[in-house]
Amino acid sequence: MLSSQLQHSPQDKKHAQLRNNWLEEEITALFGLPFNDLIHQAHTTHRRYFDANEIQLSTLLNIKSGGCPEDCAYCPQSLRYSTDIEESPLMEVEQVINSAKAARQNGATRFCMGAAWRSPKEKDFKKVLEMVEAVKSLGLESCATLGMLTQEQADRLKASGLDYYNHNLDTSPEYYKHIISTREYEDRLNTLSHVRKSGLNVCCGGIIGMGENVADRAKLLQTLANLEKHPESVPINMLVRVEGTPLGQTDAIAPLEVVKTIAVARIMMPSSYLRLSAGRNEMTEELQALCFYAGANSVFFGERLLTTDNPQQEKDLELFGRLGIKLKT
Ligand code: SAM
Ligand code: DTB
Ligand code: SF4
Repeated sequence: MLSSQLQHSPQDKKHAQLRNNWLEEEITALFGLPFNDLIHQAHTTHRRYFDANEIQLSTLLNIKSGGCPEDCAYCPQSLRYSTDIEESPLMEVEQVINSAKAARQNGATRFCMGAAWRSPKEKDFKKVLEMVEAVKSLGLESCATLGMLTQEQADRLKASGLDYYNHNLDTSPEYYKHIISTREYEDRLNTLSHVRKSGLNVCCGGIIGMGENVADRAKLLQTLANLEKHPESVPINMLVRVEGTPLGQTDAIAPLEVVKTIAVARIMMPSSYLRLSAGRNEMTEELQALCFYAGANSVFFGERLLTTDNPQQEKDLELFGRLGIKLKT
């Protein structure tokens, strides 16, 4: 046996294959493959890194709803748009604990707390740290999405026991200006860099179906995969078109484009959890099954996302049962 073979375990070998130098033309070529070739490659890649019949469940809780000063064109929680979301104060720690207990009871392994903030203020932030500690003590993985973070805030979240921080790039650098004007793409990258440096796991993805083209989807995935380290978790949200938001009347994305985006993401970031995130309530079970085949291996589980509906838990469990998919413990 060669000495180089002796030094590397199969796991090392797999990870040595992770790339962060993807070229746009390579990604465009993946999107241009015949559908069967693309999902075959994605599924084969998926099996090299994961049990193809296992799914990870995260449950979301909106700990601070509405009244957000940002102008994200997709978001019902922005105070700039007239949706029926009322502003609510930051939840009490006790209430968060009760929701987290229920999530654990129902089979979720991760509990994700979302707040409609541009960035957290000190008084609220302290309370969130308490929530993180409480969730952790229940034996759940914890995740938070609170907007932009300084390095100090990221470090304090890590010290309080947080496992993941979710902060999405949302779309390509080029399309971004059509979606948000109140913060720059660069601001998002800076927050991601603070999160990475703090030692937290990174949960970062985007939204498809906002009127972007395939090149924008390719560039979003390129930006994600070419980060110094791939995000451990990549949520792919399909736009939930909420009346009253600027994107409320956008044409629905073609279902097979969702599958193709998942497949390309799986090929580019083979060891990351890929979450089929917002939009499942409008997807058929067949479309979801194809997404799982193409490499999606995580979902949000629970009847609500932040402000919009998600499939009923019993329906999800029934679907996983029929597909022979077991829950990650
Ligand atoms: N306010 C924080 C922020 O924006 O960073 C955290 C919460 S925010 C609601 C989290 C993410 O939810 C957004 O970045 C976006 O990707 C996703 N999201 C919000 N509204 C959505 C919608 N209508 N459809 C799909 N995804 C949505
Ligand atoms: C993510 O990527 N998707 C979740 C979570 N991270 C915070 C949010 C989806 C929100 C969908 C619209 C709503 O329910 O308000
Ligand atoms: Fe605010 Fe987040 Fe909604 Fe943007 S996505 S408006 S930052 S809650």
